[in-house]
Amino acid sequence: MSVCSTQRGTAGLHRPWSLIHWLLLLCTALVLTSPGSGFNLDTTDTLTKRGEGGSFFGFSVALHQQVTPEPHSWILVGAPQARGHKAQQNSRPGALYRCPISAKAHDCERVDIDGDVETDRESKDNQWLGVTVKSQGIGGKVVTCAHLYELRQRVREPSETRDPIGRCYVLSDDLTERDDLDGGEWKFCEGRPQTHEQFGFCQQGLAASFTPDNNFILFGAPGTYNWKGLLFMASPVEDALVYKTLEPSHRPSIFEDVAQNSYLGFSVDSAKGLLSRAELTFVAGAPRANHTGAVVLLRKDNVYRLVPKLILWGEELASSFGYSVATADLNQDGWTDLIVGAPNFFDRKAEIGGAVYVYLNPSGHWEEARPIRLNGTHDSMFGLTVNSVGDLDQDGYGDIAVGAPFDGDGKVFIFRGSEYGIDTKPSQVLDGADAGVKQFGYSISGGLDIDGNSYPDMAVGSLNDQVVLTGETQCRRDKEDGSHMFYYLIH
Ligand SMILES: *[C@@H]1O[C@H](CO)[C@@H](O)[C@H](O)[C@H]1NC(C)=O
Ligand SMILES: *[C@@H]1O[C@H](CO)[C@@H](O)[C@H](O)[C@H]1NC(C)=O
Ligand SMILES: [Ca+2]
Ligand SMILES: [Ca+2]
Repeated sequence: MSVCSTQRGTAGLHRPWSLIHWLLLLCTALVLTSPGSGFNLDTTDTLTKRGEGGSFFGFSVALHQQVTPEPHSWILVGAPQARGHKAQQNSRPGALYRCPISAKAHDCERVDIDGDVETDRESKDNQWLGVTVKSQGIGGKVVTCAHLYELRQRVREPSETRDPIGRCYVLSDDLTERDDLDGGEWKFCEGRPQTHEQFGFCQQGLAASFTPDNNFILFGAPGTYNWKGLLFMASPVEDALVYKTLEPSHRPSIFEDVAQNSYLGFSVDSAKGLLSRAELTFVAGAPRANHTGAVVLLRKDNVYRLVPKLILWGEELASSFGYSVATADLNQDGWTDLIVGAPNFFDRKAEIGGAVYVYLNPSGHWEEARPIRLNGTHDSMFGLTVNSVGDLDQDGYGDIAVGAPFDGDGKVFIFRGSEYGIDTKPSQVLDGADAGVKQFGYSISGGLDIDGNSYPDMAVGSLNDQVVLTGETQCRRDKEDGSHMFYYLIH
């Protein structure tokens, strides 16, 4: 499938889809019986939300809860191809939307950030604002990025250069720039050597993640150093030094380092209990490393470096192992387990397309780790997104959701953690066909209870390719189809 490029960067992101749909799955039942069985998300009670046609509304989603000045629950939605407003009316800078938990279809509002542009030094057209959005949760910060934000030099001269360094915005819980470090100055590749061998093509923010201790934000910049990739990490509240991964070295290092074209930082996450029980470990996908893809586990040291400690390699050429990563303690043994998506995994004979590797943590002894492979159907892109969604069925074990947006009309598979690790039979499959949308399961956000009933809620984004992007007229005509939002209840 040609549209399923392994590159989410530059070209790979520009997919010929004019409409993006997203769905909200909420768990709102009050009565639960016989724990461990019969818990399902109800797919009958649905809501619809609509975004601007052609805006890729739903490319990213995040559940978020504001506390001040008054409590408010939001689903944050990235629309990286949204048209600009104000000074940017004739371009597509992308946008972040906030949608209240309501039954109304048209009540998502654009979050008021990134309104100006200085065309003599930067370009925001096609910068993909909203490519990622993450929330710290209740009363926490929000981060959203534009990985193709460009710095321009010698503008309108023959020697003009444009460097897609990328940038991110950090916002306070009410989605305003309230604290000192809030705002769009999160541009780590500005003011550094700009060629593509250096920091010119950083594409910072293609992935971003808050650490679970809430002390840091981790940013992937997979275009740095000729697509070797780099991670940056900094505090959202304290103007401290920036941590980053090691510079390329010609000297052989103790740890097998990823090479050029690895795309390290394409996906990022972090957790305690991975390499040791107490210490925070950083996880970064490098889906093109050595052609199979790899996932690197790193630690921070005391001189502001993120140092690789372990590399897990993919097993098949071009499988894009590391396209997505997630962490969860699936078997509740106190050691965090690792989930890795390889959406381009391919086995024609077995009709497998897309795979997810579940590594149960062997108490920190990773040399003993033997992953369990969950298989998608042919050409399904199973594993394009993998997410820890909390304990959906409240049996004490962490659960995961896997998106397969090209499995029919797109599906989301729920897999339950268990005493033995993971139940390899999905406990539930949510189907885009039931919702009447295509490419269901493109983005997922879970693990937060935003309606306050003590069950974790989950939001799912979808794309829709029923209408191929052939021109603006068609986009406008189909605008009314908009995007859908569905409630799912636990029985
Ligand atoms: C890279 O892949 C080749 C085979 O394609 C293999 O021989 C080599 O050991 C791999 N390198 C690493 C560091 O795993
Ligand atoms: C996935 O497929 C492989 C064979 O290609 C098989 O060994 C493995 O057990 C399958 N995984 C599951 C969970 O069935
Ligand atoms: Ca575990
Ligand atoms: Ca569970």
